[in-house]
Amino acid sequence: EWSDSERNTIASVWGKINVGEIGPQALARVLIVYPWTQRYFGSFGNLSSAAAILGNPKVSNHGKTVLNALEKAVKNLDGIKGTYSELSQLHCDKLNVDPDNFRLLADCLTIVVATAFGSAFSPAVQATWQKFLSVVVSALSSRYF
Ligand code: ZNH
Repeated sequence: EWSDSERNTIASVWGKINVGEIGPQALARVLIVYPWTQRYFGSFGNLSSAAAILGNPKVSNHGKTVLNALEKAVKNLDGIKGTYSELSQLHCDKLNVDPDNFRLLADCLTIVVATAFGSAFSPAVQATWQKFLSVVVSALSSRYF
């Protein structure tokens, strides 16, 4: 289901992503733009303002964790559902994360990547990147029922 050109595009976008910067920014953006998502991060300390969220080391660390988990999908495009089977179950059963939030994170990640890449993030690149993220989102939602 992935063409060679899509595989190349996803690998190339991933190769230019700095996990330590993009991950924290994407998670912080979710927490700022969709403040109800803060409810899942009660143990993360001060999330009382955009500045507090952007400067919160637990948010940064978790943003990196999430992007490192995304790398598994990049490295195994043909097995994304299997890759996230356990993680989907964890978010459903233990973390009780509403799966709608996966889409919100994907959208914030796209915005952060677009901002970082500028004109290199062409509409065609965006289309392939969002296709990739929608497969990730559906895999993370797969164990919810
Ligand atoms: Zn999540 C956790 C991934 C989204 C919430 N996560 C987690 C982890 C991982 C992840 C890897 C770790 C696990 C363990 O430890 O085992 N996520 C992920 C991904 C995604 C996500 C890949 C997408 C793309 N999450 C998400 C969202 C939310 C969440 C959207 C909400 C809003 N998570 C979460 C939580 C947790 C997690 C809460 C736990 C944290 C702590 O630390 O506690």
